[in-house]
Amino acid sequence: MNQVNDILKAIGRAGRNEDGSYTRACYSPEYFEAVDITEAMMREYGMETSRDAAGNLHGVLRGTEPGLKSIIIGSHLDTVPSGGLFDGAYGVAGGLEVARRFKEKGEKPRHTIELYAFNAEESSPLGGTFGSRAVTGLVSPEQPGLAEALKNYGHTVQEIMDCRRDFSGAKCYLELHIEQGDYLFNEGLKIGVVSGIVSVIRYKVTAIGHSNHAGTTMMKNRHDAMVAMARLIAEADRRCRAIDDKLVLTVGTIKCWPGSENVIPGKVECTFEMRHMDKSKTDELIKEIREIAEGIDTVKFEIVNMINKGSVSCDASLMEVIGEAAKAAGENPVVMPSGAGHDANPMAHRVPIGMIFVPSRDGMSHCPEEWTEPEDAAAGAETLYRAVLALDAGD
Ligand code: HGY
Ligand code: MN
Ligand code: MN
Repeated sequence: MNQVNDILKAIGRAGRNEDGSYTRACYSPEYFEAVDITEAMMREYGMETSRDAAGNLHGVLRGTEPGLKSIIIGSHLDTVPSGGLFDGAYGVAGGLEVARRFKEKGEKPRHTIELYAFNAEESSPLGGTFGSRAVTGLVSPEQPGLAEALKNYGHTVQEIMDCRRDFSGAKCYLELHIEQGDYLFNEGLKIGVVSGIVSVIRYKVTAIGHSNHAGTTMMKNRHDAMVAMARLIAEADRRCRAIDDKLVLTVGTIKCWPGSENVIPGKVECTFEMRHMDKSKTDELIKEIREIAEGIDTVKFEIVNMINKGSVSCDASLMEVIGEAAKAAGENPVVMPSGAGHDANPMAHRVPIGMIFVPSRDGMSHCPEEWTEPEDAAAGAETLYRAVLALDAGD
């Protein structure tokens, strides 16, 4: 009997809010409470455990044939503010269920199985997919603002550089995750075999005008940074829709100075995030955004690239294994891309990756309404388990 829902509920004891949402910010006490709960289960299911300065938890279930490459499973334990129960933790629970099944059978896998519970996958001053970028050596010591951000968590850049590990002894990386979109739910499908993960490219955009008196400064004399930014956002949104219907642009944060009701904003700062599988589309969008900014002459715009995670493809043979595993579990799998970013993206730079999706009710995620039916969550975990068995039977 698949126990992934019970395991997930146990992890969900950490960071639960009154309204039923979850908040486990990276390096927070709630995050480490989830790490403690997960580590206890890793050990209960026979794994050796360790932690690193990036806040990751790593479990190892030793295989009987140490000469074989390891099968890595992973996802993240941090959440967005007021996020859902499933995003990240479900994939970690899926890995724990795999270890639990071996223990329940009294058997050991031939291949060593590793399980990562990553820290800081969600966007934060550390830049997102931080824990997985740390172990894969993809955190640049020159990343803007990194040293200051780490200081708040009591760590140094060098400690993060030292988290890098060698993956030459790893066979693959598998991640079980909720879709976070509405495709599977609307189509009544249960299992997605992920073909690739879109890019995540973020810019810090600053409009620099002049603060001035809100009553005595006539409209024709204003250098209003808020109005200029509003025009840029609206026109950038229009262009994004015109370029490609799979291209997405999100302006998710805004800061305004001096931030007083009776002062014309002299400076406004936003993040512009864009995603697509095809780099030429995001290149086209940022080119047009720069052109629009040039044409708004009441302020000066600064546009600085902060994060540049290119899209990645999943491994075709792993997709095959996952598809067969889903069918063996009685499901009807469908191949689909991921519009969300995942720890599998950095991992794809070091090992072949495979991802399994299950439906998100009404496509809702990153909110208290995030939900996946227990039988769908169990089907995803069963597919992961069967995929691991199939891989373990091979070389
Ligand atoms: O932003 C994302 O796509 C992921 O959920 N962190
Ligand atoms: Mn996630
Ligand atoms: Mn997320």
